[in-house]
Formats: sequence, C-alpha cells, structure tokens
Amino acid sequence: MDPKLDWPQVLRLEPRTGVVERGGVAGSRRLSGLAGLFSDREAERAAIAAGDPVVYDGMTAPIPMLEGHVGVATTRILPGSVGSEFYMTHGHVHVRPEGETYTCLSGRGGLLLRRGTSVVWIEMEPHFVGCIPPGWWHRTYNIGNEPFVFVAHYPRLSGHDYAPVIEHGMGARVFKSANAYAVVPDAGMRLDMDRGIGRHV
Ligand code: PAN
Ligand code: ZN
Repeated sequence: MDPKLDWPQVLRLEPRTGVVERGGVAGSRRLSGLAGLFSDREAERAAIAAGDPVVYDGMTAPIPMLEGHVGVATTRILPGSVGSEFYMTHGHVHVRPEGETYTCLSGRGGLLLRRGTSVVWIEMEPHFVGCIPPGWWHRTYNIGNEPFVFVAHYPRLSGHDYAPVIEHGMGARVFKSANAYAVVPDAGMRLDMDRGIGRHV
C-alpha cells in the first residue's frame, strides 16, 4: 500500500463554513438537484426559475477509499425555505449497513431519521452529536437564520443510496411555524421527538 494512505493526519474544520483546512473535495447541491423533494412544488419551480439557489455545500476530507478507514465530511446548509419547508439535504441510506455520526459545528438544525414507519427527530446545536444506526435513512434540516454546519464521520466505503428517499420520502417534513418549527409526520408514521433518547432501553 502507498504509505501515504496509511499514515495519521490531522484536519482542522472551520466551524462557520465547514471548510476542511487541510484539503478535500468540495461539492454543492442547488435546488434543481432536489427537484421533487419539497412539498410545495410551485414554490420549488419558481425558486429554480428565479436563480436555482445553492441549498447546501460541503467538503469531503482526503481519507482513502479503503476498507476500515473512517471518512470525515462537512455539510453547510444555508438558511432558507421552499414555501414554508426549511432547506434540507437530499437524504439517503448507506449501501452497506453501517452507522454514522453527525456533530454540529455551528447554527441550528435537526436530523430526521427513518426506519420503516418510525421517524425520529434530533434537534442539533453546537456540541450535540446525532448517532445514526445502520439501516436508518437520514436527512438534515437548517431550522435557524444562519448556516447550519455539521461534520459526519462514517465508514469510508458505506456508500449512498438516494433512491429510497426519492421513492418513499423521509416520513416527515419540517416547516416554519409560530413555535419556530414543526415536524409533521406523514399519515401512518410514528414520530419520536424526544431527541431519539431512551426508547430502546
Ligand atoms: C453526509 C451527507 C451530506 C449531504 O455527509 O452526504 O450531509 O446529504 P446527502 O448526501 O443526502 O445529499 C452523510 O450522511 N454521509 O454519509
Ligand atoms: Zn450518510
């Protein structure tokens, strides 16, 4: 093996922007890349036609794509909404049944997880870590007025499967409301708002 791929390294993350200071691959997702996922299709079409804003971006650290390595990736979701539904990531499930953690670096957001008819909402603010068990579909929302930035740690070969979320949705949506935000489950879904704590013990 190339010794460089097997050597310890340190990364510094810029908490406000999600920039990985020792390098990495940057990417971004515009609203057109999420077309069909927001509930208000008319507002979605209008916003794409009016300039197709970037909804989120992030960086993947230079960790080798090899068995056993732990990936590090930041995501920054910009503040905003489509209609009254807050800006969010696409959402996916890992191809391999492997878990992941999300640690909030700045801003205010939430992690929505789905397995079958169970949906869990975990509110995220700095110093909170959302733990995603294997097999749970996951999406994040920005519910604040500034960028919501978090770092994900995951087995490097987990892979992303986006199709289930396109086909079935995440089982709940998060909207602006008089109380700041409301998590609204789809019919037939059971929603756990208790930070995901305690239901399994
Ligand atoms: C994250 C996500 C990132 C973007 O790094 O990939 O937040 O979300 P989508 O991949 O759903 O567009 C992660 O969960 N990696 O496994
Ligand atoms: Zn993931």
